[in-house]
Amino acid sequence: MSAPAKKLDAFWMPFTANRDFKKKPRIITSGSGHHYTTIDGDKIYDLFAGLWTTGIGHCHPKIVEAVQKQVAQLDYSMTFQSGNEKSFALAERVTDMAPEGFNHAFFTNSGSESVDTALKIALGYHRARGEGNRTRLIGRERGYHGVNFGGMSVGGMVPNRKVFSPNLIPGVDHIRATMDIEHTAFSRGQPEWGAHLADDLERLAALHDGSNIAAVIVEPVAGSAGVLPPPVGYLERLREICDKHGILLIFDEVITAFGRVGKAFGAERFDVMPDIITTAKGLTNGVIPMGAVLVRDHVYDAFMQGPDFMIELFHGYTYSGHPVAAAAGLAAMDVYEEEGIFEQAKSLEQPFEDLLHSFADHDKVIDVRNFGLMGAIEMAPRHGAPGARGLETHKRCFWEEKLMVRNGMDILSFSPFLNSKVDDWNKAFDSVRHVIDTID
Ligand code: PXG
Repeated sequence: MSAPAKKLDAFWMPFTANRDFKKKPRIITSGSGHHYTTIDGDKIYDLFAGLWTTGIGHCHPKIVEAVQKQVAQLDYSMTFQSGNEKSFALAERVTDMAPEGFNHAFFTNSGSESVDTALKIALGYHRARGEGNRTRLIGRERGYHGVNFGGMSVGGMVPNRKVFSPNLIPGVDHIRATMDIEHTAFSRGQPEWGAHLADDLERLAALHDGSNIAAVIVEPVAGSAGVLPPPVGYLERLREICDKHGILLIFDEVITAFGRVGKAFGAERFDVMPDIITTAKGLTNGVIPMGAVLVRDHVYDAFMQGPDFMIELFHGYTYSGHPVAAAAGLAAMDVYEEEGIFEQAKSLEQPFEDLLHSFADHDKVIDVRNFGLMGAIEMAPRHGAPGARGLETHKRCFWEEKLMVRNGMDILSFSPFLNSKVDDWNKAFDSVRHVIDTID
């Protein structure tokens, strides 16, 4: 087995079973279009588009060129009391693409930073308007909002919270997850059952008094938890309850923005307008780390008061609006538009749904879920070893079928390219079926 370095232990890998991985590492050395190449020279078809990141494919020549050019022209300049032209251009471009009224972008370096930034903006917004009592934050069970303290606290992924339980930020409640396998199993797209789950927010407003709640944050379609689409009418109901109580609605669109649900934003696809949208991943096609928090005018305007020389928000990152990341973002926006990527993604939804649901009759499969180009096949856990079947499927897909398939415990998640070829999918899903057929 070839290895990239002698001391694999030097890299403490994120969200990885380090000891298991390092016994037989799966190392990627290059990427092009819809494939990776491994250190052993195998070509791997990527059914996860990076990590929900790389919707238009790996090493798109337009983005590569833009990054190369930018890094040779301006590698870095600070955006604190100074500016670079690419960051302003990208802010304009992204807000033009966003739903009406989202005219301001705050740049970060990741989804986690976008989420914590959005929570801070929500708190600052209420305080600026003289409602500093609005401090409570509401998340949702099974929600994923990154790994920083704010996002982890509003998040609802139990293993991510467990070790840090006493240190989670105070004043946070959760509404229930939008899925109940008894009622929603094998729904195609949005389940018919579950709009009433939004009423949990009404109950929390009654418990705490709505006037104490700053914001509620949800993913329009929960991704990391294994693709949980919102029940029909659910997001609309959340919006209504927020309006009634003056609560800000934050959509965490780190996954759903930039085409994954067939439109530029999930907000547009569901026709439900939040007050704040968090993004990352597809903002640069995953090429350079970058995130953005988009806010509507009323949120931005609330901060723009007091003397002009005063800093309005004491928050920011050394790399907020990094010129090379912004250049990658601008090139990604060009490709999205010039190649009609979001329209392509939309037209691929039906074949994707059909392929996923062809697993519905499999005896090891207990649910199939999908929305846009987000899909999940949930396998029954092996007796006494939850997660083992999922990880083995991932490994066998990689080694034997030359496929990158993501597993979270026993749920296989699919985030195919927004410009995929259906023939490639037919072949890839045949291989996935073969593995599920033959796995213990
Ligand atoms: N919010 C959402 C909705 C996400 O999906 C983050 C925030 C955090 O982004 P960063 O850039 O800080 O990682 C994410 C990230 C998975 C998986 O297996 C998904 C994510 C991260 C790791 C694994 O689905 N999404």
